[in-house]
Amino acid sequence: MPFTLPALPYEKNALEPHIDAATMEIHHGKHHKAYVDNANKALEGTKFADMDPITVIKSLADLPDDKRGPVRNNAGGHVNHSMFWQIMAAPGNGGGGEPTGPLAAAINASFGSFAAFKEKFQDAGAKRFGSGWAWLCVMPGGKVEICSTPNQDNPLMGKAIAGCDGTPILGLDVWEHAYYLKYQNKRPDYMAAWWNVVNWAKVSENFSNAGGK
Ligand code: MN3
Repeated sequence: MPFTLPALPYEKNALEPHIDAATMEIHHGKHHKAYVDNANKALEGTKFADMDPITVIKSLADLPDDKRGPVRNNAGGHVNHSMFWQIMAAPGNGGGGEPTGPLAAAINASFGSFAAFKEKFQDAGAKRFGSGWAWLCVMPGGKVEICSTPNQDNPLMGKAIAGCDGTPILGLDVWEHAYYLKYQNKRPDYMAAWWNVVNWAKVSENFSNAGGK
């Protein structure tokens, strides 16, 4: 079955004022849709066409040489954005605040405090030259680590391809298409505002599904 564009779990204006409706409209309806369409085009006629997108991005080494690049970018884009919509929610209505429970404890154990974690995470996003993502991942053993990948790479692709590994539970899109309409060149302002829409309940669920402790 070809990949399909998942519906947003909220209205396009739900994340305002931090992420504007026009950005959401283009980001989801045009950019994410293009990743879905181009991934389907690249996978058509291969045995990977019937796999779920996460299995596909974990299997890049097995893809035919002429498919690997397009699938890395577009199936990667599909997986990354599918998670991105889910880990956000309307500010004050599921979005914002701080993690609680085991996830809060894991963040404190790895980074010392929530404030220190946020600073390190934003730093990973700020230092990503050009386009890419900042991630919080659960590592084997259950502890959490921060990393950053270029373009639409995902830690699930493995260290040899993406430059880091682990299971992502939180991802921040730092492509200009994610913020340029509202924030222009001010990526740090976008990243600082984004905390107001992070859905920590969903990230906690991801943490426990990924074996975090
Ligand atoms: Mn994007």
